[in-house]
Amino acid sequence: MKKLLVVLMVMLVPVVAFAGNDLYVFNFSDYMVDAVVKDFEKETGIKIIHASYDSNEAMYAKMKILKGKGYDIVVPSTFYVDRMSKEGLLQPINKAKLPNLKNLDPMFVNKASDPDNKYSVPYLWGSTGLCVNSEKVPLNSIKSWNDLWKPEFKGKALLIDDIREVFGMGLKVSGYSINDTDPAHIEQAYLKLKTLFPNIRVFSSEMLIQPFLNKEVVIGMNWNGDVFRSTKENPKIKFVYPEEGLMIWIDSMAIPKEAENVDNAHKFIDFMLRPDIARRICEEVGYSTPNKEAVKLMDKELQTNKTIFPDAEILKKSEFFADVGDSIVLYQKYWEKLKTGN
Ligand code: SPD
Repeated sequence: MKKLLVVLMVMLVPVVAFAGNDLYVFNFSDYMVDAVVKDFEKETGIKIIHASYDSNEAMYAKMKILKGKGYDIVVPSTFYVDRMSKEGLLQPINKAKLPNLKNLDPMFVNKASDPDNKYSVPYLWGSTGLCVNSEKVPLNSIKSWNDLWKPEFKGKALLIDDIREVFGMGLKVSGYSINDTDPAHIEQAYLKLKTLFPNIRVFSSEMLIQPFLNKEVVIGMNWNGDVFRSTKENPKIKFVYPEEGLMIWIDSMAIPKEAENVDNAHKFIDFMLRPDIARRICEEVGYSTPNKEAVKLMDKELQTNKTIFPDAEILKKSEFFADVGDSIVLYQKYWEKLKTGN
């Protein structure tokens, strides 16, 4: 009997290997926790091969070239889920394989960008606000996105190298929605942003907190998770809600159309939806979790941390990014001009 079992096992090994025990994950940088990856690999025997990107645009360009092949999981923001699903780059999610889907807060599901979450499952959400080194800048002097333009910040400010973030902010200070598609408004935002460039010392979309920690910059726009992580190293670095409101996004897990390891992809998504796992990710990367059961597991101090979880009052004034359709071409035209100083 024992011998028969051994023979059976030996016969099964190559079958298991051929079944594909890999999972190719393409995610934003600084958005995953190594220990969580290891636990997933240990529990499931699936090996994760991880690659990262620093903007939706970079991820989208690669997925277009690959025609939805090459990766089993991607993590676009909602406005790219919308675009990519319409362009046939994503495949429907099999919800029967996701028992942990029930853990999501209803506030983050069934959004207009993906009704009924046919193609995407929220992973993390977050906000873009102001970041200030309060050792160098009195905190009470910073209230608005407009403060970035103050002459005393010449050569001391940071901008996120992300087209929608920068134009969202430019549109907001010009009195428009961050998703505006009116060509005259987009041009107005560009002209306003052009006058900000003398203040910009760092233009980046990775390790956004480093220039604050090494005191290269004293103010800038920033993502809440990066600021949260930096406070462990320097508590004087603060996340400030601009009075005009924050810019908000939800980044969701999705399965590319031509993914090869679809079953493993579902296992991964369900693992990430486990309350204990979602909690660890949120606490480690500092971005907000859409998992209501994970929030319940957190210490009160973290549940009420205003950098991770913006309060209701500021959320009322804030806007979610949405797809701007073909207007992105106009954004891109002005983006190039901005970046090349024209
Ligand atoms: N390093 C993690 C960055 C997460 C960014 N989320 C999407 C931003 C949408 N503009």
